[in-house]
Amino acid sequence: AATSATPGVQNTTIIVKKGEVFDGKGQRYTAGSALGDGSQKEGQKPIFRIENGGTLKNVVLGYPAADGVHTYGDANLQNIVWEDIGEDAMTIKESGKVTLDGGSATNGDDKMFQINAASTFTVKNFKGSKAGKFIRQLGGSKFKVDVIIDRCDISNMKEAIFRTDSTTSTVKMTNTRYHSVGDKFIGVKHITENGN
Ligand code: DGU
Ligand code: CA
Ligand code: CA
Ligand code: CA
Repeated sequence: AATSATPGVQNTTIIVKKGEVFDGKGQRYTAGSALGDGSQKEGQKPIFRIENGGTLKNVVLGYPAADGVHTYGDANLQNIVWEDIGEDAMTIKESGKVTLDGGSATNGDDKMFQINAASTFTVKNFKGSKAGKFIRQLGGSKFKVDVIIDRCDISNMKEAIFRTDSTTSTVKMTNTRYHSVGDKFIGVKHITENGN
C-alpha cells in the first residue's frame, strides 16, 4: 500500500502507516504553523510520523521543518533531505530498528537525530553538517541504543557525533569522514571504529 499527500505546506502530520511506503518523489514538504516554526521550542509536531514497518523515501523537508520525522517501531528511511533542520531532524519515539540510507541534513541549532527509546539506529550514505550533535540519546536515559554509522560525511558539529548518558549504548562507525565534530563521542563506553 502507498500513503500519499500533496507536497508543500502541511498543517497535519502525514502518517506512514504500518507496512506502508510513502514515496515523496523528491518533492518538498514544509510545516505550517499548526505543526511548529522549527525553532528550539519543544513540543512541536512532526511533518511525518512513521509507524512500525513503514517506509519513507525521496522526501525533501524544507524550512520550516517543525519536529521533522518521528518513528514508532521499525522504520526505513531512504534519501531524505532536511534543507534546514527544525527543533531536531528525526526522533525515535518508540523502540525498533531504524535505518536511514541516503540524503543529508544541515543547519540545526542543537540535535540532528534524537533517540528517545531503546533501539538500533543505522545511518549510512548520509551527509550531516552544522548542528550541535549528530545523534543524541535522550538526556539522562539509561536504556541501550546501538548506533551504526557507515559511509557518512559529518562536519561542523558543535559538541559531538554521538552523545549518551547510558553506559550500555554502543557506536560502530566505519568508512566515514568527519571534521570539526567537537569531542566526537561523549559518554559512549563501547566504541568500534573501522573494525577495531
Ligand atoms: O529536556 O525531554 O529534546 O525529543 C528534556 C526534553 C528533551 C526532549 C528532546 C526531544 O530531551 O524534548 O526533542
Ligand atoms: Ca528537543
Ligand atoms: Ca524534538
Ligand atoms: Ca534550522
